[in-house]
Amino acid sequence: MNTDTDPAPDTESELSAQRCGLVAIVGRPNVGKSTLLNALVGQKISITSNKAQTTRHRITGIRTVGEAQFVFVDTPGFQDKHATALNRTLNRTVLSSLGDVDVVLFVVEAGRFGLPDAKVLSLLQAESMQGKPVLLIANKLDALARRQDVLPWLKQMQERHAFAEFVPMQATRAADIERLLGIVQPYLPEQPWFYEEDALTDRSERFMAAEMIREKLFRLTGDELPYSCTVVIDKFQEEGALRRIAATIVVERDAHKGMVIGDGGERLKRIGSEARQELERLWDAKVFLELWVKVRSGWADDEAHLRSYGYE
Ligand SMILES: Nc1nc2c(ncn2[C@@H]2O[C@H](COP(=O)(O)OP(=O)(O)OP(=O)(O)O)[C@@H](O)[C@H]2O)c(=O)[nH]1
Ligand SMILES: [Mg+2]
Repeated sequence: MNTDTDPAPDTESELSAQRCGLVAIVGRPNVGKSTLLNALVGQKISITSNKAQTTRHRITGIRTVGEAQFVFVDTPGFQDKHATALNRTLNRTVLSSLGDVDVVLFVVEAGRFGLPDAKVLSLLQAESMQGKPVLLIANKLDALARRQDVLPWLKQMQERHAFAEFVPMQATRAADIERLLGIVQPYLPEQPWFYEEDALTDRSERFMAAEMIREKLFRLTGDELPYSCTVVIDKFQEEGALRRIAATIVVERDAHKGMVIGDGGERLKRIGSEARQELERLWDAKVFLELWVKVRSGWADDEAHLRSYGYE
């Protein structure tokens, strides 16, 4: 072969070959997985909060750049502290999300690696995961007091696992997100896209409505409450550019009901109005949202109830 000439051009079809792959985002609770997903997709698809265990479902977020289609899969923070039915279900969701992925983004906080992180890493080292590239995403770099500490820490991480890439970054920084997309792209297999070019998620509008309400519950109520709440959509009607939604917030105890409603209904009103604004932004449509609160004790520890509330 004559190596003096320009590199042999690939055929037309090879040059424009589509890439598409599933990219799982996993890690312990609260490391910033959903924040990362939203930034990668460029739209708020997955709810976030400063409380652990915000995400309770497998959320797909899609981003197409040039010939590459990234299908990101956000997962609940894997945790082992409380063995409730809800937690077992959440962990199952993480495990089943890993099966058919092409790449894994293992998210930790830069400079930190504790037992909960190690538990997640051990899942990634299972036999069934052999050969799948795992990228170490060292997130919240901005929160690290001494930036120079990250290098020795990365060296230690190198010894823990044969990570395919090491990416110290900040999920809330646009330049880091662009860089990460570039790093992940070569790991996507060459194959036709799974979704339309402008697709954002495979989740329904009904589902997104319940999630946005749950986010406001997480953000606007005290520490214990979010874990004992779930949201059920009772009515979802589309009338032209208008969505009429009625939803019930299900809580464990009477006292919780009071906390959700607040003085003179103030808090419930705020939850409703913030969720409504979020949905109007997402859909670019007008939304009427009606909220109710209902007590059903033990819902979080009842597998049958969990299924009826949409937990897989
Ligand atoms: N300083 C800083 N905070 C971040 C960064 N990324 C995420 N956060 C914050 O970390 C908190 C948790 O973010 P989430 O995205 O909800 O975390 P998660 O890993 O999805 O959490 P679970 O769904 O509960 O497992 C939120 O308060 C985010 O604003 C970052 O790069 N820097
Ligand atoms: Mg999350």
